[in-house]
Order: sequence, then C-alpha cells, then structure tokens
Amino acid sequence: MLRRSVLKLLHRSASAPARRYASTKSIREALEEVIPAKQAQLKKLKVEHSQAVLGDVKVEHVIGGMRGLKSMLWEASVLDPNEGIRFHGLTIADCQEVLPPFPGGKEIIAESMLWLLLTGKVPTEAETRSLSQELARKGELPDYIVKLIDSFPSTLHPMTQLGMGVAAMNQESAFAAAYERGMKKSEYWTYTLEDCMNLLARLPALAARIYRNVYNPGKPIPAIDHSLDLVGNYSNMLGFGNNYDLTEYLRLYIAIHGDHEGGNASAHTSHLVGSTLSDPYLSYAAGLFALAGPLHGLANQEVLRWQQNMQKEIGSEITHDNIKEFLWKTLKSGQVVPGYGHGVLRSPDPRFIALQKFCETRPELLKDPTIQLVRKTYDVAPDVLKEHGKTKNPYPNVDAASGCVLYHYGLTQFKYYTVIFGVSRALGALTQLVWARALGLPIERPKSLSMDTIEKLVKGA
Ligand code: CMX
Repeated sequence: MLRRSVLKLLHRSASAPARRYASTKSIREALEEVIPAKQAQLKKLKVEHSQAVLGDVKVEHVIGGMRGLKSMLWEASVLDPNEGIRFHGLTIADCQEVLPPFPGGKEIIAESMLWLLLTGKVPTEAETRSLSQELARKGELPDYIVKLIDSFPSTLHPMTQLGMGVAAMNQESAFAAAYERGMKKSEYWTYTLEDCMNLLARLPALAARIYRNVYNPGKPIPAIDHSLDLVGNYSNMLGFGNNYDLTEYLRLYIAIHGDHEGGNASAHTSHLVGSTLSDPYLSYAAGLFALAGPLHGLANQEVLRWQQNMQKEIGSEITHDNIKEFLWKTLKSGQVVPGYGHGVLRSPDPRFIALQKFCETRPELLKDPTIQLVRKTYDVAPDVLKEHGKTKNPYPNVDAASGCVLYHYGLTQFKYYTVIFGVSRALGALTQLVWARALGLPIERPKSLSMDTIEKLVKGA
C-alpha cells in the first residue's frame, strides 16, 4: 500500500500536476496537453544535437538483422537486456501497483496501459472507466467486415484473417479521408488517433468473430456490454465471460504484452508502413503479418505444439532428465526451442515471471500438467541451451508461458493464440503511430548496401 502511494506520488511529481488525478479528461484531451512539450523536445534535439553520434554502424549490423543498432524513435517503452521492459519508466510490477484494474479485479487492464503508453501518465479510475466506455461505444463491427470475415474458409489461419479484417477497415479511415481533402500536417495526429481508437475498439469483436467462425461455427456471439472493459468484452465474446480467472489472465497478458520497444518486427513494421502515411489500419495490418512469423508472435502457438509433441513422446512420467533429452533432440534436429531466447533480453523475461506469479496464486493452475511442464522445462532448458552454446539468451521469453494458462482454462485452440497477441500489441504499435504523426516524423528510408559495396567500403577503411 505504502509502495503504491509512493509510486503514485513519484510518478505524479515527475510528469504531471496533481490536479490531473481528480479530473476525467478524455484521452484526446490528455494527449493535447502533453504533445507540445514532446514537440519542443524533438525540435531541440534536431537543432542542438542532430550531428551527435549514438554508436557505430558495423558490418555485423548490416548482415545481422540490425541487432542493437540505435536507429529509431519510440517513446512509450524501453527494453533493458537484463531488467526487461519499462513503460514510460514503470516496470511491470510498478504498473501492477499503480494502474487501475477493472472494478473488483486485480490485474492491469488494457485501458489503463493504453493511457499510460499514449500520455505517459497514470490514469485515474474515472479516466480509465471513461476510456472503457468510449471503446465499448465504438466496438461494433461494421456489416461489411462481418461479411468479409464470415466469407473466409475456416482453414485460413486466424492471423491471416485478423490481418485481412484490419486492413479492410481502412475504407473508413478518417486519416485517409482527411488526407484526400487536404488536411494540414498539424492535424495528422488527431485523425490518426481517431482511427487508432476505432481500430482498438473493434479488435475484440473482430478477433472473437474469427474464433467463433473457425472453432464454434454458428454459436451466437454476445453483444458488447457497455459496463465492461475492452478485455472483459473480448473474453465474453470468445465465450469465456463467466470464467473470471481466464478473463483476469487475459487482462494481465494483453496489458503487459502491449508494447516491447520499437525494434521488434511487428512494431517496427507498423511504424515503417505508417511513415509512408498509410493509415493506421493498413499500418497495423502489416505489423500483424510480421507478428505471424514463428520466430516472433507465432512462437506462442509453437510452444504448445512443441510441448504436446514432448508429452506424446515422454508419456505421463515426466522427469527433468527426459525433458532434457527432448530438448537435445529438438536442438540436434536443427530446430529452435520455442519460447526461449530473445533479440534483446539476456535474462528471464519479466513478462514470463509475471505470468508465473499469476499461476502461483491459483493452486488449480499449479496442478495442471501443461503448466507443470512449462515450469519443469524452465528448470532445465537454460542449462541445456547454454551447453548448446548458440543462443545469446538461454532464458524463457513471454511466449514460453502465455499459452499454457489459456489451455488450462479451455481456450485450447493454440493456432488462435497469436491473435490474442495481436489484440494486445495494438496498444503499443498504435500509440507510436499517433506519436509519429504528432512529432512529424519523416518517411523511413535507411541505406542498403550490396556485398560488393560493403567489401569496397571495408577495404577503403
Ligand atoms: N533455440 C535454439 N537455438 C536458438 C534459440 C532457441 N530458442 N534462440 C536462438 N538460437 C540460435 C539462433 O537460431 C542463432 O543460430 P544461428 O547462429 O545458427 O543462426 C543463434 O542461436 C544466435 O541467435 P541469438 O542472437 O541468440 O538470437 P536472435 O536475436 O537471432 O533471435 C529469437 C531471437 C527470439 C528469434 C530466437 O531466440 C528464437 O528463435 N527463439 C525461439 C522462437 C521464439 O521464442 N520467439 C519469440 C520471441 C519473443 C517474441 O518476439 O514474441
């Protein structure tokens, strides 16, 4: 309790006048207040420091996936290799203390995380509730999207369906329409925000309809409940509204998975596409297709598939030794161990730890064989990966744990799991689109080099 009030005070004095905590301004009004200072900060950087050097570009960056290259602006979160993610300076544990949950609940909700990501401020309860109401009001799918989604074959991967549904909504883009009319550059962010809020609001209905069509054809989908938060409605529309624990888990998972710096493939892709002034629907659809790769977001589906293969092979007597054996079999066959390793992290992912802690508060989860397998794998996998000697990070990432809890509560169709990740990651990717337009960031255009040119440059140097 004491830590909670200290954190609130700290955060308040660092970034906002005290009166903010008693107001119920809209998220747009809150943004209007913070944008001028950030614009001024960027202008100062341009004028005073545009020639300052932040690091060297080495050949290893160009041929090694630009790992670690400091080359893009991202405001909402920063990833430390050992400590993990911070959202505007707050760790996951800090967020769990200060961000308002759903009334009666304990976990962070998407709305309070979105408010933090977008404005850099901790919202009040009232601001969080009014944001939930705004999203609920905007959450219905238009008929043409319903028709489009219903026309897809159920064999089409849920992520493909999600990306296509999101892209198709661009026919309603406020940004695209205003651009056609000839809006001023200073207005870009307001229309971007409008599109982002509409897209975020509709994602649960879109994602739930895909789930219904693929796994429960014909089952009625409940209407949006205006007294619920975004994820409460999502859970309800998926058919799990009466499962309080699953709904709380989804709230936590979607909030802490909402942003992970800008360089990851999905965030970077939507940022790049947005830089061409493609509207937020097209930009985020592009990000979703990056998320659909097995080295990125699809890993949470792969973890369950890999675990089930292991269970089939090992049988009911699961010991540390036979898990080790299966890990070596995977590695020796040239495959990656899904859910382990990371492009930036060099310690166990705090999101993995937060999901483990959720399990520790619920004895029924600790007894679940799939969850036990995740925990037992964690006991041995880091040493096996160290001995294997390739990965720079032998520890679990969030995907090692995210699916098994869904599986326990009956959401067993793991080809769907990346869709939930896609609903979540919209929080961060769309936040950055708003900021990129508010700051007037230019179209991205890095320089590419051929191997011959690299050789010439290296010899010249
Ligand atoms: N199992 C086996 N080998 C692994 C490994 C793992 N979990 N993680 C990395 N390696 C290998 C790489 O494939 C690479 O091998 P090569 O030299 O033969 O190409 C080597 O170790 C070095 O890789 P790295 O620098 O440590 O890791 P990268 O930054 O290149 O890749 C990641 C990061 C996440 C793609 C990789 O760790 C991986 O494939 N993990 C498994 C898939 C996964 O869990 N992805 C989800 C990540 C989180 C997210 O984006 O959602």
